[in-house]
Amino acid sequence: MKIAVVPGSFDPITNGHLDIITRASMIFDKIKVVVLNNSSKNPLFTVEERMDLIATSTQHLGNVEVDTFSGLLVDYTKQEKAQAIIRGLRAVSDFEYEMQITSMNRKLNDQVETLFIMTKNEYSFLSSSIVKEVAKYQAELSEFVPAPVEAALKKKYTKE
Ligand code: COD
Repeated sequence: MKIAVVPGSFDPITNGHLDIITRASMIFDKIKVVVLNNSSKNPLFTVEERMDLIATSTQHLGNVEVDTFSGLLVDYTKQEKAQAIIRGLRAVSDFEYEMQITSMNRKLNDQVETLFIMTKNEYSFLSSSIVKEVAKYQAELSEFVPAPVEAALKKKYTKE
């Protein structure tokens, strides 16, 4: 069975993430979407909230599971016996960061291959950060995030 891990902060999942997960799910037998800690980010949603939003947004895909892990990504891929790590690429600006983490992951475990899926043009500007920025001002978000995420963002920002 070919297993791929789609790792990320997913704070929150956007239509850009969902597109990458959907396309990966058509190539691999099983996809594990894993919420990990990115030490340079300060998340808005808890890990449980992020996992719930991913699970609801991917429930129509039969071979996607959602998980979290508190260690290194490469240790998670070993634990899950995954053959690949899938990352999304938007602009050239993503390349340097992705190159760094891919090289480090390869040093830590050369048994797992990192594969990149290019974003669709309509999602090339989309990031969780930009969605959160726009959500603060109660803007329409349906083009950018799945419906449950839009509702969750509205709730977060009307509470504060
Ligand atoms: N279109 C296509 N792809 C997209 C889009 C879009 N609009 N938006 C985001 N993506 C892609 C990103 O390029 C990325 O590949 C993926 O979706 C997830 O994005 P984020 O921003 O949610 O997740 P990141 O980049 O913060 O994830 C970083 C990790 C959490 C994976 C990383 O920090 C990690 O592996 N942490 C665990 C500790 C570890 O192992 N560290 C060593 C490696 S540095």
